[in-house]
Parts: sequence; C-alpha cells; structure tokens
Amino acid sequence: MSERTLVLVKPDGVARGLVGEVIARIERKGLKLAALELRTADRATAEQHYAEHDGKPFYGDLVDFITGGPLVALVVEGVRAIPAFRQLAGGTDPVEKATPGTIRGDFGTEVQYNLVHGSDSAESAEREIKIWFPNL
Ligand code: DAT
Ligand code: MG
Repeated sequence: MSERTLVLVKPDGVARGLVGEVIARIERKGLKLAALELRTADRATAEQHYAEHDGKPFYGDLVDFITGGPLVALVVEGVRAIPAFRQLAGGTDPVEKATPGTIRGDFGTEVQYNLVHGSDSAESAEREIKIWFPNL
C-alpha cells in the first residue's frame, strides 16, 4: 500500500550540491515526489520537527545546524516509502552505521552532518508532513 514520508535534504546536503543526487536515488528506487520546497527553517519549525530530541546533549547544535541555511523539504510517496527511504539514507552515523551504497554512507563522515532526514514511522511521517506542508 502506498504511503508518504517526510524527507529533508539538510543544509549540509544543499551546500554540497547533493540535492539532485538525493532526488535521483529516490526516483530510481521507484518512489514519487508529492511535494518539494527549498526553504530556510525557522527555529519554531526545527524545534517541532526535532521535539523528540529536546533535552539531549546534541539538541541545541542540531537546531542551530538545521536552521543555519537553506534545506529542501520533500514529501515522498510510494509503496513502503517510509522504510524504503530510511534504507536509502543509511544509519544515523555515516561511518559507523551507514554502509557504502547509502546516501549517508557514500557522502557523510560526521553524525551531525548526515545530509538527509527521513521519517521513522507512520506516526512520525504524519506529524512531520503537517509541520512542513500544513496545506498538503
Ligand atoms: P535519524 O536522523 O537517523 O532518524 P535520530 O532521529 O536519532 O537519527 O537523530 C536526529 C539527528 O540528530 C541525526 O540525524 C543527527 C543528530 N544526532 C543524532 N545523534 C547524535 C549524536 N550523538 N551527536 C550529534 N548529533 C546527533
Ligand atoms: Mg530520527
């Protein structure tokens, strides 16, 4: 059954010119783009998006980083889109957890600068799509 997931190409991915690379991988996987926008997130949006990490030692830096430059927000649609994009992204740590062949494993070295976000469950996807694309 088709489902939707919220994907971000984070500011590091945009700054490094990897937007096309990420979108190409999404499309080659067989997933579809349902929404796409380049924007700089304000603090309120970033804090809502990362609410589950509030209180963790890296939370402040994470919000600074995600609001620090333009990012690309996408809604991606398709059969098993949520786990399919998490598989394309690779594990959170681009060296220890993400294998070559994944976005993070191919392009990242630092956990904070891991290039992309993808919703981790149906509940997260619904919550995050509302934050980034309230009119969708
Ligand atoms: P994911 O993005 O794989 O869902 P997450 O939800 O656990 O990972 O964390 C959200 C983001 O926070 C992650 O993409 C990068 C950052 N982050 C996670 N753990 C971190 C750590 N130990 N140090 C610095 N940044 C971290
Ligand atoms: Mg997460």
